[in-house]
Amino acid sequence: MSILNIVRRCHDCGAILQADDPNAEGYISPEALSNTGARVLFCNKCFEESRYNFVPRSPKVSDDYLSMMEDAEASDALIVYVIDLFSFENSFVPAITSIIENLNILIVANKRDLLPKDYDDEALKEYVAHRFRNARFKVTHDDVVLTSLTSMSDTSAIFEEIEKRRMRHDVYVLGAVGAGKTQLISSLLHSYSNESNRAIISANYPGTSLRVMQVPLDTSTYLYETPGISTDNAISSKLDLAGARLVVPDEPVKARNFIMDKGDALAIGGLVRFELREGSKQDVKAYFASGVTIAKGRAVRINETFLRKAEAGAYVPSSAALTSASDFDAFDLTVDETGSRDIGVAGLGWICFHGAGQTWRIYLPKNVSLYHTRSKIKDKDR
Ligand SMILES: Nc1nc2c(ncn2[C@@H]2O[C@H](COP(=O)(O)OP(=O)(O)O)[C@@H](O)[C@H]2O)c(=O)[nH]1
Ligand SMILES: [Mg+2]
Repeated sequence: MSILNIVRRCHDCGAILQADDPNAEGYISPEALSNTGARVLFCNKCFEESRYNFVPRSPKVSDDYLSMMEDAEASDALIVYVIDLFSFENSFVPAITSIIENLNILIVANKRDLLPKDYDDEALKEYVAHRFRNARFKVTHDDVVLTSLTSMSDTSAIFEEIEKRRMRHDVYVLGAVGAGKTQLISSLLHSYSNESNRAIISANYPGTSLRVMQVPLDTSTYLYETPGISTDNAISSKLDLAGARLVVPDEPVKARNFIMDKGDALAIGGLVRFELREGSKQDVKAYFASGVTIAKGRAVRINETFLRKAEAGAYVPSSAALTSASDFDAFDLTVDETGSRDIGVAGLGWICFHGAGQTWRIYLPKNVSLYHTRSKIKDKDR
């Protein structure tokens, strides 16, 4: 009797997988090939070219940046870490953290206006502190201040806090590109009086080629506005200017509610798909800017038509950089935790659901990072 076997192919390049010849196309180790439980396999070449996106991929930082952080560490400086509350999962870079983890840190959690007004501020501070602790910082919710720097909110309390905490040491203002560092400093300059004989300058940080704004705080110390940590692992790196504007909310982000069953999927613009592979019928809240279309359907249908619809403009925004299935990574994420959980994509937004052992398959553009945490905005009934 004849036997029909499935031919397994590399999920990325499509080569037929084989475990015989390491120099030929589609080579994969015999152990990996015989792992019949793995739904998605990559040939060694694709795997090693790191086109496969390990979570979370951290942004690159230069040696100059690290040497500036070593100065901060050596001078026992105060770190003012500015984050964008809507999306800050890509603000952490282990190479930076390991240098400054023992310094005094004030977290300025900016863009409070983009989250629902009625959401509890104390819970939000605790969430932020929790995320910083996960990234190895020793902070509590008392180290977090919430603010909206574009509104007329009073920032004098932030500067009093900086003054109190810095103990006459230097201050380094850190954060991802677009977090609000420049807004913070321009707001500081409103009430600033220069008590030194040195001017505010934008110059190379000593010993580096990093352009840094340097504000004298007294006769011997400075506040430095450091260059933004790269967001090359955020969704904006795949978008043109118009698309990048669409993914940033301009009003408090509202949950869009869906009921998802096994086999359903959500397409987030023409950028990301969340597919419920395993799990029972459940409520899912999607937090994305209102200009981003969210389409729900059966996964098979969505996957078949995704790129075509994105190209035809039915899914907004879409990206000219995403033209074939191989421009996406696929992850299977099985949720072991209970309680309210988020799975999010750097710079785009997140879905929120109740953790119950379900498995999500997430397709997202290569080199964009993905996160899974407890919920930023908890449901009242969860
Ligand atoms: N909605 C909102 N947008 C903000 C807030 N603060 C800054 N922004 C916007 O975020 C963008 C980046 O701010 P900027 O200070 O230049 O960030 P930097 O790259 O960290 O210096 C600008 O378009 C600001 O208008 C805020 O509190 N709320
Ligand atoms: Mg700036």
